[in-house]
Amino acid sequence: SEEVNYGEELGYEITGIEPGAGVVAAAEETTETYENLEGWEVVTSSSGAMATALGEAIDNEEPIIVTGWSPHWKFQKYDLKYLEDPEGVFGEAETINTMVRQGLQDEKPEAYKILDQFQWESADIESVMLEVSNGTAVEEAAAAWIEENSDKVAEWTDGTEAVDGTEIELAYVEWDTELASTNVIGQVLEAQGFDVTITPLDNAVMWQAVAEGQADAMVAAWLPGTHASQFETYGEDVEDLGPNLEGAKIGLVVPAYMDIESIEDLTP
Ligand code: PBE
Repeated sequence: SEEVNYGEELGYEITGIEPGAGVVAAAEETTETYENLEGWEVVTSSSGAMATALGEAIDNEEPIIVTGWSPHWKFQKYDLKYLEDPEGVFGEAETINTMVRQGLQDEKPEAYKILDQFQWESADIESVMLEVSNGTAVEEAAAAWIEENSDKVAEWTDGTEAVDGTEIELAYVEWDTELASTNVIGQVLEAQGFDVTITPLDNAVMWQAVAEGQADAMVAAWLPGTHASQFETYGEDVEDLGPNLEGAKIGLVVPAYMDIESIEDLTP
């Protein structure tokens, strides 16, 4: 097949996101695992900066390789593809799990039950994310989704009683997925009478906050691969309430017009 030298065109750079993200760590690992990626670098920034760079590249039909994940609005807005990963560095399908602090069930049983029952699908979270990417405030997008999906929300609150101002602190990271999910479950808890604080943190700090009980919960644990190292460090000190979403994925993502299918085919 004819070779396109994307390496030279891209300055041997993969557009990353926050340094603490699991997808960045995995992308860095690809530069060690794949011999053809020797000399490539993952440039970290933020999820927002990555999305801007991706949009600009697509406007100009230029090549770009980003650290990507699903669910994400970018797949609804643009024609994109994951590069095949024959070495399996990015792992298989992921779930997004809910983690709560030890003791939450005894101390705040209604919150625990709602968090335990919180479960939705990619199409749900993507519709919130797409709204936000189109400029709607996340609080507004979350409220609209809740209003349109009262049946689903009723399942999350099923069997719980309203409370009167019990404080709940949710930790999260400002990734598009987590901004959407945390705002939605936060508003559902608020509607049940909780006094909800949502606190954006670095990934490892989010895990640590729940493990040490400074935060009550988070709905942002990507397992088994993406946050494997955080789970190894903090897993024993948190309570895993299982998936709130199935079918998540991480990897290297490129515009569909790029003439490449596999990480293996990137030029050294
Ligand atoms: N993400 C979104 C995170 C998990 C959620 C894929 C950017 C990460 O890589 O850690």
